[in-house]
Amino acid sequence: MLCKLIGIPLQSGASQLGCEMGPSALRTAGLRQALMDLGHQVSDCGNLAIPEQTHRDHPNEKIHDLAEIVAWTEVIAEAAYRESRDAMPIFLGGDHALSAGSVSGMARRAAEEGRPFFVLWLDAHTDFHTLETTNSGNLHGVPVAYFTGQPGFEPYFPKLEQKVDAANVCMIGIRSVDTAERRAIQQTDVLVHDMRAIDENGVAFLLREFLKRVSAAHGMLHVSLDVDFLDPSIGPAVGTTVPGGATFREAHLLMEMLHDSELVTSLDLVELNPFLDERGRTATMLVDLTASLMGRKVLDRPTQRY
Ligand code: 5AB
Ligand code: MN
Ligand code: MN
Ligand code: MN
Repeated sequence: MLCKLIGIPLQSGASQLGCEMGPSALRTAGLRQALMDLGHQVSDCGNLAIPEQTHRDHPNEKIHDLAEIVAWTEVIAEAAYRESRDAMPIFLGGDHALSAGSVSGMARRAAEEGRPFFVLWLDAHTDFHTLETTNSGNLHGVPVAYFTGQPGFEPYFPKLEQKVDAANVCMIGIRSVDTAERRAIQQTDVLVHDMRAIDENGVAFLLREFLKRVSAAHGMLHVSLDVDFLDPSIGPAVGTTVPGGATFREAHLLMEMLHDSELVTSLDLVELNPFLDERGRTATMLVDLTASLMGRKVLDRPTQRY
């Protein structure tokens, strides 16, 4: 498979600085070589950049860096569409605001190929604020509301060529939801699996059920991995830590199952803040998880199922 690495040094969607170093840290941790060792072709497209913007105001005065995030969304969506024609794009974040662009660009690609489009959202948060409801003003908290077509993003954000059907979004790992997000997401068909769902059913069951739907529809699947999906004890390099996250074994199992499904057509690695890391361990773990998603195996034969 041809993988395209797309660096996105975007950090103004978060309140803490540092995510702009994410793409460099993932490269330093050996992402390219790990993929090549698995027999993939890798093309590193370098980092995207945005043009000069003019200031943009929104009645919600808490919002910061709106013009910059809008500019990023346009540039990223275009790159996602362009680079996914004959390859699997891997978006190296950068904070989670980048998914407004990566997901909307991939949705456009899927529509062009006449295939339904699905999103697996691995995160502690639902990122379902609208521009009206965000009370932190941090736009890494809004991408899912944007790409599922919730009201109020126009005329600020780029008009969606193709919105994502909320029923095709599955979230796993959720454990921090603001009141407004909770109200809004409950009105939709987004499938939200909180930590309790993991504890009672196991990640394998939750993912298998979702993958059955993607497979039956012959869909394209975008995976968005926020570092804070993982427990902070194993992934300290993130600004928005929430206790009680996924273990390495749970994340690893999800990645291996995703590989076996052969359904994943694009991937976001987001919210890595190398300034907060400990000797590169979070970056290294993300590379290992990506390698598992791309086919690294413990044994060369299928796991025995009883
Ligand atoms: B992340 C919070 N809901 O809106 C907000 O890390 C957190 O991309 C957003 O999931 C977290 O600021 C955004 C409190
Ligand atoms: Mn997120
Ligand atoms: Mn998060
Ligand atoms: Mn975060």
